[in-house]
Amino acid sequence: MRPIRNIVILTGAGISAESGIDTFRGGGGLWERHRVEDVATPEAFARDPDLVLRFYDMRRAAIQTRAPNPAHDALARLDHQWSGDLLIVTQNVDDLHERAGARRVLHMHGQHLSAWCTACDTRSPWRETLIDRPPCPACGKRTLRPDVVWFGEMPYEMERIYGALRSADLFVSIGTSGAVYPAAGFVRDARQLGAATLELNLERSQGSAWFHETRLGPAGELVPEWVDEVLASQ
Ligand code: BV8
Repeated sequence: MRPIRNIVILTGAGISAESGIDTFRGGGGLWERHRVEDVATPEAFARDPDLVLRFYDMRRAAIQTRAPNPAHDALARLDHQWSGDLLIVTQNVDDLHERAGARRVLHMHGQHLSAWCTACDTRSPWRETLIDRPPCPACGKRTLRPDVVWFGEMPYEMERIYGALRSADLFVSIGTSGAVYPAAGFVRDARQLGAATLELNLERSQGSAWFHETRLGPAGELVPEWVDEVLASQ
């Protein structure tokens, strides 16, 4: 095993579960109250924009009442104390990594607290609702949508992610079911590129077979333990 200098961490809904934010596929998970096709695709938005805008308005408001948990805090501590390269690639659209103090964060599926104008392509910080079709801060047109990557849309900053995977010595996946691509394929890319791979998850995921090591348990416990371990090895 080569020494660890560059780390890529992939996080999913499971890291925010202990902060009270619904996961997608767990018991009572978010999607169960909505069919994905009805709320998280461009076709759904074209077909029933009010349904989609209300779905995201509700979640945008909900995350503002939640707080980071010890797993987010531990990753922020690692970000501040790790002398090598580090990138937290999150599938999550909440801002809990940032609120815990992490800086090297990449939201590959967009963010709740951002609105994207389909007329002028400007992305603006956004905390309110979109259901009343407010004007775009940049162009004034009433053409804002959630700045979230829906199914069938290209995730953000894929080149930057693959660049980080190419130089990674360690790839860690935290709180994701491994159900959605291309994120679910990163472990294979990392492993083929020579990185050590570690999974921290409540239960085995669809990708568990691809990891050198899987630790099962809540992120709030496993992540601080792992961060202590990896900082001690620095
Ligand atoms: C794209 C934003 C291409 C929206 C999301 C057939 C085969 C392969 C691929 C496809 C296919 N058909 C279609 C595709 C592509 C599709 C896809 O992968 N579909 C799947 C369903 C098969 N992917 C896409 O469309 C992506 N785009 O491929 O573009 C392209 C190419 C060229 C040009 C244009 C396009 C875009 C996907 C992004 C969709 N947007 N989110 C929103 O948030 O509303 S996806 C959404 O679900 C999340 O962002 C996340 O990425 C994804 C998976 O969710 P998880 O984060 O893993 O959460 P989940 O609930 O599933 O799991 C939680 C885990 O945590 C569980 O394992 C649980 O055990 C664990 N857990 C729970 N509690 C805890 C815990 N762990 C630790 N501690 C705890 N306390």
